[in-house]
Amino acid sequence: RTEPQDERTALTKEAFQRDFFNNLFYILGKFPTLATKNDYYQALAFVVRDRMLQRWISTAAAYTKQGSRTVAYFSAEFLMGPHLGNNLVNLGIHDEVRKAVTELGLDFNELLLEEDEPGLGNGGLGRLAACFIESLATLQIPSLGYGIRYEFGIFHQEIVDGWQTERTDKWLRFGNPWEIPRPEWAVHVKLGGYTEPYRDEFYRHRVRWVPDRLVAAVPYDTPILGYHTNTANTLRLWKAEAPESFDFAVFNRGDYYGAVMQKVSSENLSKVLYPNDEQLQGKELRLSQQYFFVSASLQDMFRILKIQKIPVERFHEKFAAQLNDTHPAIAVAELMRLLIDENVVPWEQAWDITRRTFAYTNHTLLPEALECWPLPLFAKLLPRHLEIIFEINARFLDEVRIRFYGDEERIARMSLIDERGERYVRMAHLACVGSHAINGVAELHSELLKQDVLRDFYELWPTRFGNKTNGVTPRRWMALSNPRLTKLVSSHIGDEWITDLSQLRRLEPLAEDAGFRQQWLDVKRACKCDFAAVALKKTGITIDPDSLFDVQVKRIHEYKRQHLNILHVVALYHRLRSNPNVDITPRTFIFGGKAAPGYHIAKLIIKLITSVGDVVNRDPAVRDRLKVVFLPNFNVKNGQRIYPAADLSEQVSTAGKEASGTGNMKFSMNGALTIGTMDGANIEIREEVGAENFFLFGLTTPEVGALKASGYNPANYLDGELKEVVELIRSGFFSRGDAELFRPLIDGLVHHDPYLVFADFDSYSKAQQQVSAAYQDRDHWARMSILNSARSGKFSSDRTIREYCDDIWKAPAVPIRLLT
Ligand code: 26Q
Repeated sequence: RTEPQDERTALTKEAFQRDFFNNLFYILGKFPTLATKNDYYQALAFVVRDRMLQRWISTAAAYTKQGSRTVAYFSAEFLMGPHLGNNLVNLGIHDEVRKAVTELGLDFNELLLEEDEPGLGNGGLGRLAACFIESLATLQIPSLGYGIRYEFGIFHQEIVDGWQTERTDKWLRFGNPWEIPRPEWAVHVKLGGYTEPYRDEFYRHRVRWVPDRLVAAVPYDTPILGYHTNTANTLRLWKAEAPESFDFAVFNRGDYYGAVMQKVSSENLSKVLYPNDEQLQGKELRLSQQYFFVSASLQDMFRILKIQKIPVERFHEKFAAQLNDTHPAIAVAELMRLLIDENVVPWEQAWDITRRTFAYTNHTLLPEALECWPLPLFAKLLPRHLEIIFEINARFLDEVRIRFYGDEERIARMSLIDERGERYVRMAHLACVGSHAINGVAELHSELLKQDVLRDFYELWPTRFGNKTNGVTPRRWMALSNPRLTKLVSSHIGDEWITDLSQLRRLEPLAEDAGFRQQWLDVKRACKCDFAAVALKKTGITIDPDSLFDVQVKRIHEYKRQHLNILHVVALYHRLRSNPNVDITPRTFIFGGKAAPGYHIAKLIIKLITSVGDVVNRDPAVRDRLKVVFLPNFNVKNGQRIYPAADLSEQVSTAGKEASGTGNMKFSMNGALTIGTMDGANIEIREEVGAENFFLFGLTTPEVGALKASGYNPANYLDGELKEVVELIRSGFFSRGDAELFRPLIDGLVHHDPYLVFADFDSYSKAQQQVSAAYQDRDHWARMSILNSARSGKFSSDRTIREYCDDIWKAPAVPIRLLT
């Protein structure tokens, strides 16, 4: 290596400082007097990036040379969160860089907070993709994340007069130091038009797709570092641009403005992330986005094959492609098209390659959330794919007919086309038929898939079904977000737990050590003080770090039942009002989460939370024993400060509705206890930490089914405290006398209550009393808190990824030697 490179790769404090000022000068064109905080953040980001590039290039070189088997993770969402802190941790230079920056008189934490996080996802599914690619890198598995470089990510939430308002997320405003555009690898994606049969030069029957639109897909690459390894994998996100050549004809006709408009409409494809909103189903732009990134990614994979001189017939040997829900399921038809139409592979062989390439992860049990596309829309946008899907379907249904002779109902149920009324393409069926492995994201969820949503497919191909319980990366969700806990834990059991989370079990005996328990409580209290400062700054509300921090942060949805939580808050408040001297455990209820912009009831739930807060927080009779905080704009960055501060984690979905949940894991790792239902991964968390360290309540999935089958009437549950709570809200007590404001929400509960809020209220309220009592015994609480963390090892995404690699992807690790 030559000298100038050393300047940018050396890991000493002095080298960091020199590189920092060089970047400020040469990249940002600033000198300190004029530099903004963001300039300093970027100068620091480039210091770190410089130290990543050698790993990135060495990794790419090794993979290319060895032609390594590669995982391609197809996801419409990657909710990465801020890169800087995570890269510092994974490079192992966090403390040294903090010193270097602090010595220059700058506030290191303030610089980290400058990063506008890439919020290219809605919630769980997008964040899971981010944890997965980090674990893949840490486990040294060759992999590529393929997705969309949305110009605007998930909207920024503000609370105005207690209501959610949305602002566009301009995360690219000041540039993005973590990405490198690769215009030389741009590809064209076709859309619309028609198909025609023709004979090629060898007189073979072929089909030509004549599109009416072309969009250029330009890859933007972000390095994804493994923790303390030389591996730096790639997240490849596609930006839509106008193609250079396609509109020439238009130009020649002199239609300059028409041509420019085409350019604008091309760029729309990667403009904005859709919120997960059922009202938004069937939007043409959304299907275009999905096809856009899937086609670009598959073409990119063909390019990689070519460079490595691997014949297309071996596509499935080189690549294992995972479909993150049905959003990329069109890949099944697109790979068939690329093989058949563009590479002249015979159907049977192409189908074999396709099935061996893909595996499908389902993330939902809500039937209304299953993706279906109106046939006319599909035909207009992807005429060739519809033909291919019809052919796949015909062959598939023949197979079903042979297996289940005469069962025409089953055939109608399983068809890739829903023909019960208006015709739709069923994306989940396409994903199942085109994959060799299908999995859910927690034990219960995978079981319910087999019994319910995908039952027919399970009966046809039982061996294809499996479970991969979700996990989260301990690097971001412990080492980075909770440095105090990390230090305490490592001082007792060393630091191998960061890459082998099962080692946290070694903390178990320390739960019996009074000194350790005190240290543990001290860490928790410090995190709570940190968060109290954040809450004060963002909401103006003062909270008591000695109160029990009871936290529910997640997307706002009726099935997640934030309203069950707030009904309980109102019940506590009502008890205090009725008997001001009652002895209660002081609590701070913390809520956070975004509602889909068109989901009115979810927005009304937010308004109810903030309205209850306005009354409770100010009522002198409460004497600060209850506080309700709605923290605006819950995202990865805020999450990193919330999970470490929580005492109690609210995981209260109706049993059978939450596929897994992943926030539940982040809380437990950081020593929060869970109050939760028998749903998703809650069940497995309880199994790991022990029933005595978990507050269980509510109906089980079979009980929910039975109650619904017997004709659930919520009004039957409307008595006692619940009745008083409902009447108080109904009366307008929390809405300045406006008895209409919350009517849609309350009437919905009283008359329909599809998620059984009323049925579970009593059980929930009792479990909350146990929580309050348990918190009074600080020593006992500390024990339970330690055991939660100590027994959370299963929920590392490293474990999840190892299972995917062993059972589905068959992708071995490839250690990287640094090129010098
Ligand atoms: C669909 C059509 C049109 C526009 C948007 C969408 C869309 C986008 C995102 C539909 C769903 C999503 C996201 C779903 C999601 O986050 N699911 C969660 O996945 C987690 C990871 O597996 C689980 O832990 C959660 O239980 C599950 O709810």
